[in-house]
Amino acid sequence: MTLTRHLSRAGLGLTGAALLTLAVSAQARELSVSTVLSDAFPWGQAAEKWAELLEERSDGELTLRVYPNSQLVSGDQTREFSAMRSGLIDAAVGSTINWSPQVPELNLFSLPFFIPDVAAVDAVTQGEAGDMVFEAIESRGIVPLAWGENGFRQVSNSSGPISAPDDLDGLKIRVVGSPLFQDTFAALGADPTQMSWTDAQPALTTGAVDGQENPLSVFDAARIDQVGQEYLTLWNYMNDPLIFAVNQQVWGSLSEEEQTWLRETAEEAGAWEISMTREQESERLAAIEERGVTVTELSDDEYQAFREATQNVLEKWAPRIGEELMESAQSAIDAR
Ligand code: X2X
Repeated sequence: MTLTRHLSRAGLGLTGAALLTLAVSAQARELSVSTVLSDAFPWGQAAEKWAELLEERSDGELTLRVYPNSQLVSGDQTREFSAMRSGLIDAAVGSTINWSPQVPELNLFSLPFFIPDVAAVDAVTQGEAGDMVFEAIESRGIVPLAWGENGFRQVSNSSGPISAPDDLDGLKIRVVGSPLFQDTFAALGADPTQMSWTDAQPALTTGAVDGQENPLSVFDAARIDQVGQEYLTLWNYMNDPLIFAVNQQVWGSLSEEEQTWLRETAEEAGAWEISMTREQESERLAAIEERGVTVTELSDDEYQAFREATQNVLEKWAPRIGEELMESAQSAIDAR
């Protein structure tokens, strides 16, 4: 109302209806949401779904604008968490990998061959270990709201099938985020090189790197095979959960009703995206194979060989993640 009065005093001569529109839009609030991948991928679709549900639930009073492709952090996805904490970004649907430099506990999900299947993922995220992870995020100034999923990450390369650690020998592999990835690929005899997703695609195209690791949804939607990645190994070496989260000050400035809308719609969008990602896996694999990619599946013995070769990485990282969290996750996995 102050605004309308102010405008009429200014003699702008607006009609009553126009004034009303202005007053309403002055009350409505829009939050920025960062994602690394666009809505060509389940990840970006998760954020768009969140926006859609919130707009509906709040009758347009509280809305989200999604900024994909890490554009709010100039392509540097490992700065997303800090940018959200400092208030440069209001909210994000982000990967545990990209936030792990600021939240070491998130390295739990990147431990090689530790969380073997989706039942184990759910046992961890939905139980006590998941609560501990959310507390770790909260203690660093961000309010976590819900889980999503980018999927199990698989390794691809341009030179030949990988079914044993030796096959990775000397291969230059593009890795993400945390130094944990350097350790894993070094333990396997590869030559890991860290770079953002923005830089990864040109590096694959020019052959500056031989390989990369990403879930099937990313490999398929980004057509990674078309930049020479002809060999793909399904080794499910780690799952990459997504987390819906919001800056603490922004959260505190919302009414209780708005907080409920935001949390509930994040949970709904997350559950929707997790089942979609999982359901699409087999059709994505079929599409990838149809495009001529050689897909390698591991026998139990081959899987064990990778597991053993990376055991020292788990030992090195467990203390950084925290023994209590490690134990809680391990017992959730064992009891699944
Ligand atoms: O950079 C990647 O590989 C991606 C898109 O999967 C993440 O942001 C973790």
